[in-house]
Amino acid sequence: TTGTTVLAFDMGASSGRALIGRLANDSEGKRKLEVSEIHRFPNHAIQVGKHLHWDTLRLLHEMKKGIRLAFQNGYEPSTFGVDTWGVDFGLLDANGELLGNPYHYRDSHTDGLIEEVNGLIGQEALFRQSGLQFMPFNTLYQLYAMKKAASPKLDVAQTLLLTPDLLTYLLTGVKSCEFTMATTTQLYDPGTQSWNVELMEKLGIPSRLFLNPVHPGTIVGPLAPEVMAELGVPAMQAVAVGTHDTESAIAAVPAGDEPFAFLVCGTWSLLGTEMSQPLLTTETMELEFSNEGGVGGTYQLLKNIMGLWILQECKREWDEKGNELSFPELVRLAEQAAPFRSLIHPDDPRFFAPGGMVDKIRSFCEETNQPIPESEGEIIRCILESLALRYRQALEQAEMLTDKRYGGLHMVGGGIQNELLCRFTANALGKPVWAGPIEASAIGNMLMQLVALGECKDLQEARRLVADSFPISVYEPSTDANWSAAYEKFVGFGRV
Ligand code: ADP
Ligand code: LRH
Repeated sequence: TTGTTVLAFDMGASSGRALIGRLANDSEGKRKLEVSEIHRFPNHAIQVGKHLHWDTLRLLHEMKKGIRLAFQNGYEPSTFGVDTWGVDFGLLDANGELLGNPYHYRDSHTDGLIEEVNGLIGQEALFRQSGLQFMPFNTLYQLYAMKKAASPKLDVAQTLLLTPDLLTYLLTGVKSCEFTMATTTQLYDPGTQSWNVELMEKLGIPSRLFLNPVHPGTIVGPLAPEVMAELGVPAMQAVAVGTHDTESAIAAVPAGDEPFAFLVCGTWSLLGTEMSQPLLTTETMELEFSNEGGVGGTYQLLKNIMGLWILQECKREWDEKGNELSFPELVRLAEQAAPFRSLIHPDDPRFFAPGGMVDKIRSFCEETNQPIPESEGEIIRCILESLALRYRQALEQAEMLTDKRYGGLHMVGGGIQNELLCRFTANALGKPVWAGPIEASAIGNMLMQLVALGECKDLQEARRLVADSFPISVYEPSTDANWSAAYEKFVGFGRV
């Protein structure tokens, strides 16, 4: 029905936003999704004593503001959905109150735990039961770290809510667990399609914490009466969308029915391809790919790449020194810097933790006998060229794993505003890049609300709506041979 209005909250690691989506007919009578942003706010990691945390209550405050603004602007959304970054969670006590501040996935309490857990469970066994790349921040390691620290919160907790489910609960009072987020925990077994209770027991993680997952498109419940009263707004139903932002973003890739490759480009870069089944082979494990549950019964075979985080951290460092440069200014400086001077491997573990990013880049270059980048432009150029080469490496690996060749790469997310990165990526791949939409996670979030409301039949129809509603920028590759030479050098860094 045209006029149908939905509200999406998309919480990224660097910023959160509230967007309104409205179905409308254009002048030719074609149905389109119109999107307007009504609120955007920064999201910060906060160090408290020894630990790094999220400011969950601030996020709740900003979401309430988003709801108020939506109605003040004359919109009347019937539903809302929340998507966030993966893996993180809050714990509730028996009265349903939040126990402490949720940890940030970059907290160092999980350092060294991949090896320790592999020693207990076996790497292959764990991979076959979870399908996930071994990332230090997976929920499994976070809970195991709390267990090792004898955290009293773990003893008292009755329920674990993953971040989007937690934020939805704080607005509705309804506890739920959505499937796409559940598959980021490493505690969900895609083979048996259930929580891996045996694994939890082996690691001393209480299995009572976990609710049965529901699939995207499920109605969770209405805004809590006290929230409606506080904000002065009518009832709105929460929908469990693809609550993992990456999965919502992939749902909004305007691809047709053919197999395609995608790159969700934000704080992280997630590169991969859509599958109907998880690919739980040794080769997948060795090439360090994940199988993440997606919307519409899909599995996404993808690699987590450190992404624009590295650039964000350099920017933060310069900002804090009073040398404030916007993203477009940084991109311009990079464009002016000399090409192919020095490269890093973005997934070198040193780049994961916050702080000292400029020095980390310089020391990587020094250790690998390359010229040390000095200026802002040289540093950003080094990051962007290195990311583009990493994308080529990951795309080739995805092609190897699936035994398919992809004709180009769909790029979505905030990072595609960096046109230099899109251009570099097309050049590094020697294939076209199709960029758009920018707000893919929020749009994918809206699509599953439209599915829940019966406005879209399925993922295919929803994707056609995206293709009909948002423009795409095409970047054709150049024939610059320097990219091939740079790739040889990059592969020499030796990481998969
Ligand atoms: P997340 O959802 O993970 O917080 P986004 O998808 O919002 O991230 O993408 C944020 C990234 O997009 C920033 O790190 C920055 O590199 C890039 N970006 C945002 N705006 C611009 C811009 N105007 N020009 C170039 N790059 C931009
Ligand atoms: C991207 C993302 C990614 C996760 C990471 C924690 O926002 O959700 O898919 O691995 O955050």
